[in-house]
Amino acid sequence: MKKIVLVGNVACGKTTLCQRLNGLKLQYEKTQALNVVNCTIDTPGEYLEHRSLMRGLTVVSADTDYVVFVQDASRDLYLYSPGQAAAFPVPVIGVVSKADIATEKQIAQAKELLELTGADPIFVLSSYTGDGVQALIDYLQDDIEEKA
Ligand SMILES: Nc1nc2c(ncn2[C@@H]2O[C@H](COP(=O)(O)OP(=O)(O)OP(=O)(O)O)[C@@H](O)[C@H]2O)c(=O)[nH]1
Ligand SMILES: [Mg+2]
Repeated sequence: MKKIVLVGNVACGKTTLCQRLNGLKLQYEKTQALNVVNCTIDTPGEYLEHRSLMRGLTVVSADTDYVVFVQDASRDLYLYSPGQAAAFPVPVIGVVSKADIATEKQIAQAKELLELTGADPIFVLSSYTGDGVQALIDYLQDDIEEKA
C-alpha cells in the first residue's frame, strides 16, 4: 500500500476514510494532530483552513507517495486553489467524499473543483457505504510503473 496523507477541510471525511481504508470501526473522533495509521497520515482540517498551517502539510507530504485532496460533495465549501497540487513535492490524487448524501450535480461540481487543483486521478466514494472505496485501494496498491 502506498503511503498517503489526507488533506481537506474540517469534517470533510478524512478520518472516516482513514478508518475505512484501514479496516477499522467507523467512529467519529475529531482529529487534533497528525495521526499515522499504517500507511495513512490523517491530518486535522485546520491544516488546510488556516493558511499559516498549510506549510506543515507540505513538509509532511514529502515523506509520502501521494497527497489526497478530499472534497466533501455534500457541502458547497471549496477551500482549494486552482493549481494547488503543484505546491506539493509528490503527486496529488483527489477524493470526492460523502457521495451517499450528495446529488449528482454536487458530485460533478466537487470533481470539477478537484480537477482544477491538478489532482489526478479523482475517486468518488462514500466511506459510510463503502461504494467507490475499493477503486482507491486498488490504485494505492498498484506499482507506480504500472500506471505510466
Ligand atoms: N453520510 C456520510 N457521512 C460521512 C462520511 N464520511 C464521514 N462522514 C461524517 O462526516 C463527519 C466528519 O467526518 P470526519 O471523518 O471526522 O471528518 P474529518 O475530515 O476527519 O474532520 P477533522 O478531523 O475535523 O478535520 C462525521 O460525522 C462523519 O460521520 C460518508 O461517507 N457519508
Ligand atoms: Mg479527522
